[in-house]
Amino acid sequence: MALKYYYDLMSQPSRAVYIFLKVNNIPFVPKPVALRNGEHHTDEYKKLNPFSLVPVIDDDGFVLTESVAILKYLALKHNVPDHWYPRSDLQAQARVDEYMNYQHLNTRYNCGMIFQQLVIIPRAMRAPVQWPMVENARNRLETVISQLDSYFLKGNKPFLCGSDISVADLLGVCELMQLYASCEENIYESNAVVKAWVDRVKERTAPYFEESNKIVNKVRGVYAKQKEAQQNAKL
Ligand SMILES: N[C@@H](CCC(=O)N[C@@H](CS)C(=O)NCC(=O)O)C(=O)O
Repeated sequence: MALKYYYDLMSQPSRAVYIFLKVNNIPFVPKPVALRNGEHHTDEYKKLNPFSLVPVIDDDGFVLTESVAILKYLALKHNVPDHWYPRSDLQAQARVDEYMNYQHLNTRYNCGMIFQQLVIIPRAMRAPVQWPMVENARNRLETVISQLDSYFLKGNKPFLCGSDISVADLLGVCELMQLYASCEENIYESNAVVKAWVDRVKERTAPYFEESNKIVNKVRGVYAKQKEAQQNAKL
């Protein structure tokens, strides 16, 4: 039976897994779950993931949640080129794990906070933006971006964990795209090393990166207009 993939492309880990599947030509049955319509809260979906989160895979009855676990499982099962998640070199594998552990409370937490506060909460909950939370996340992201540059990409490394792309790069860049959706891309574009890395990952995963980011571009367009209208109303 084919692999079933449950995802919403507005979700950053969902996009990372989606790009990985597409780039590696792994066949799957797409099972979109529209978070905006609450499809992740149905009893049927909760049987797959009791935490009501995307992404999830169902590989012939083996149900797995958590993007990091999913990416590792798929890379090993499908024997994809070693650079995605190294098998032969234990230290190279540990480097990929290192970023995947780092990202949760750093790249992901802070990019997600900005997107939630600026784009989601005002629209979906009609609640005001908590600006101190945005400011804190912006400040923490300054540190994250400088750590990506000075630690992970140190010494002109083209990718986070070595000379070729890995699943860590997918997770990292997909998180930064939440800033793009929030019109906050200057946070990462102002660092030339990080910007060049983002562009490199996009190029290396073409055309699937852009394909999976269509919804991100659309959300950004809507948010940018709304922001402009608010600024004009203040004048
Ligand atoms: N650690 C999980 C995080 C999954 C997660 O937070 N998914 C979000 C979208 S990015 C979600 O499904 N949110 C739905 C909700 O919070 O209601 C992973 O990496 O897969």
